[in-house]
Amino acid sequence: MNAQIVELTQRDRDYYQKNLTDLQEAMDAVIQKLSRINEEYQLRFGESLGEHFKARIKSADSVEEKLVRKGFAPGADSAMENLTDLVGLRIVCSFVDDVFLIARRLKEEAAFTVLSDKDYIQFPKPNGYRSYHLILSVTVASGREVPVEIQLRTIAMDCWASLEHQISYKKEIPNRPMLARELKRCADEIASTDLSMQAIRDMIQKEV
Ligand code: 0O2
Repeated sequence: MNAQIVELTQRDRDYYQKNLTDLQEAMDAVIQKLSRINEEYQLRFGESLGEHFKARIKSADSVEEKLVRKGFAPGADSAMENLTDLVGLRIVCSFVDDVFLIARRLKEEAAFTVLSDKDYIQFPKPNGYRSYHLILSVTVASGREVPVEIQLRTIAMDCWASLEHQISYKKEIPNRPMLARELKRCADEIASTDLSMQAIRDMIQKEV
């Protein structure tokens, strides 16, 4: 599985200061677990379970924007206390069953506590958004419990979410309701294609 770990800027390091070690430790623990899950699967089935993942610690600017938006005090200590997505992983899979398998394996890990478990694949958001969201709590060496937000989805769902994210942040959009309807239609078509791809894969696996 290809990995992308986003580098922090010096400004982000200065912002988090002593908290950074805890955040990095929590991120590493989840990445290690994910690698083990993938290796085990590869040994058994000869193929990778996930397509790629991206891990990041939220940038100082995004954190401050979110703290203001949610009515919390500014600063890294407030963020550590109030936000659960300072550490984030997005895991992208080729097939929808792989999303559920990785989610299940992460939830089974004794070292992690599940703080939140949202299945927007079986229960999509009204705009068509589909993804599996988990927030796991990881106890790090300092004794602190650090939440890690994990988003799991297929490649097709990931394409849709990127486009939808770009559009929803644009202020000047002509005919927004029509675009929202079109996006929803695309999301439903993508979900149907994902199911067909899964069925084809199941048939191929049965043959071998
Ligand atoms: P960003 O900039 O990506 O961090 P929260 O807002 O996290 O306190 P919420 O909304 O209950 O709580 O969490 P949810 O629904 O699990 O969503 C968390 C993240 O999922 C969002 O983070 C987005 O990254 C992503 N997400 C959720 N809904 C959508 C959607 O409709 N479209 C797209 N493209 N992404 C979505 P943030 O903090 O909103 O933004």
